[in-house]
Amino acid sequence: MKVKVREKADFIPIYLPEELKRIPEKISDVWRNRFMESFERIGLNKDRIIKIYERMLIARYADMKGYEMFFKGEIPGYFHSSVGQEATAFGVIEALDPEDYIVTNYRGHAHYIARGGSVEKMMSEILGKATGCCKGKGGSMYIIDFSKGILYSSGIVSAPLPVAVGIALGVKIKKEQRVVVVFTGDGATNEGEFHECVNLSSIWNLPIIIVIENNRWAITSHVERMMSSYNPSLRAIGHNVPIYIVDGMDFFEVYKVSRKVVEYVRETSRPCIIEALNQRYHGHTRVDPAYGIYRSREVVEWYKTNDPLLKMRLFLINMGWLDEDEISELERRAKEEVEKAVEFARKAPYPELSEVYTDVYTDYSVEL
Ligand SMILES: Cc1ncc(C[n+]2csc(CCOP(=O)(O)OP(=O)(O)O)c2C)c(N)n1
Repeated sequence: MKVKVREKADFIPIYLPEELKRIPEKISDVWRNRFMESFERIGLNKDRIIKIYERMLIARYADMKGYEMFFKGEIPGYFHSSVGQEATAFGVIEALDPEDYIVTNYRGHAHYIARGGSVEKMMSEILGKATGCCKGKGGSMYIIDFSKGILYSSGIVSAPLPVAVGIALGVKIKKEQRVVVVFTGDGATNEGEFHECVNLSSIWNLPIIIVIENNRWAITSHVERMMSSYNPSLRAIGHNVPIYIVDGMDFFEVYKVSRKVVEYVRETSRPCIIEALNQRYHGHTRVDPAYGIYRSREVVEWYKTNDPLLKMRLFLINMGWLDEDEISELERRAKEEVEKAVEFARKAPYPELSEVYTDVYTDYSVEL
C-alpha cells in the first residue's frame, strides 16, 4: 500500500543542489575576525573546526560503507544508517567533557565517531569480530565503548532512556560532576517509558540531557501520523523540563545550544531536552528503501540540500581556511581510513567460543 505523507516545510525547500555547490565569494577579513571572536567565545577555533569536519567525513564514509556491506550480505544482524544525522551527533558530543557519559541506540555510529571512537573497533564490531568495541558480541546496534564513556545502547526502542536515568541517578548519588546524555528517536517518545523517564529525571533532579533526534520517521511511520504535535519534545512541558528545539542539520546550531544546556545541567543538576530536527537519508534498515514506498525521491533529495557536511564544507571555504583541493584531500584521507579499517576488520578473528559468557553477566564483586 502506498502511503502519501505530507512533509512539513520546516526547512526552506530550495531544491537546487548544483546551486548549493557553487562557491560563494569569500567573506571579508572584518567578518572573518568577528566570526573567529565569536567562535573562540564558545570554545572553538580553526584547527578544532577542521578536525571536526575530518571526523564528520569519517562518520559519513564509515556509515556509507557499512550500509553497502550490509546490502551485500557481509554484515551479520542489522545495520541502521545514521547518514544525514551527523551534525546532531557532533554538535552535542563536542559540547561534553571527556568524563561525561553517553547512552546511544541502534543508530549510534556517528555518536561513536564523534566521541573519538576508533573506526577499526567500530567496523570490527559491525562485522562481529573479536577486535570490536564489544569484542564482536554486540554488532552494529551496540557500539558501546566504556573507554569513551559510551555506556549503553539497545536495539529496543526507548530502552536506553531508563538505563540513562539510572546512570544519572548513580552520578548524583556519588556526587560526581558528570552529565549524562541519552540519544533517542521521535518514535521512541511514543513509549510510556519516555514520560516515566522525563518525570523521574525532573522530580529527582538528575543531570541528564535527553536528545530527541526527530528525523520524522519511525521506520515507515511519519511523526504526523503518530502524534498530535510535530515536536515530540513538547510532551515534556508537563514535567517541568526545559526544551530546546534546534536545526539538527547544522553543527554550529546544535553545538551552541548544547554548550548552554550542558552548562545548565551541570550547574543545576536538572534535566533538559534537546530536540534536534534532522534527516535520515537512507532507509530505516534493510526492510525499506530510502525512497519510493513511504516517501518520495524528491523529499529525500530535498533533505540532502540541507546536508550538514555540505554546509560545513562551504563554511570552511568561505572562511578561507581550506580550498577545494585541500577539502578533496581530506575526503580522500577519510575514505582511505575507512577502507583500511574495513580491511582490518575483515581479517580479524571472530570471538572464541570460550568467550561466550565473558562480559555477559555482572561480576558482583565490584565495589558498589
Ligand atoms: C520496543 C520496540 N518496539 C518496536 C521496535 C521496532 N522498531 C525498531 S526501530 C523502530 C522505529 C523507531 O523510530 P525512532 O524512535 O523515531 O528512531 P529512528 O529509527 O528514526 O532513529 C521500531 C518501531 C523495537 N525495536 N523495539
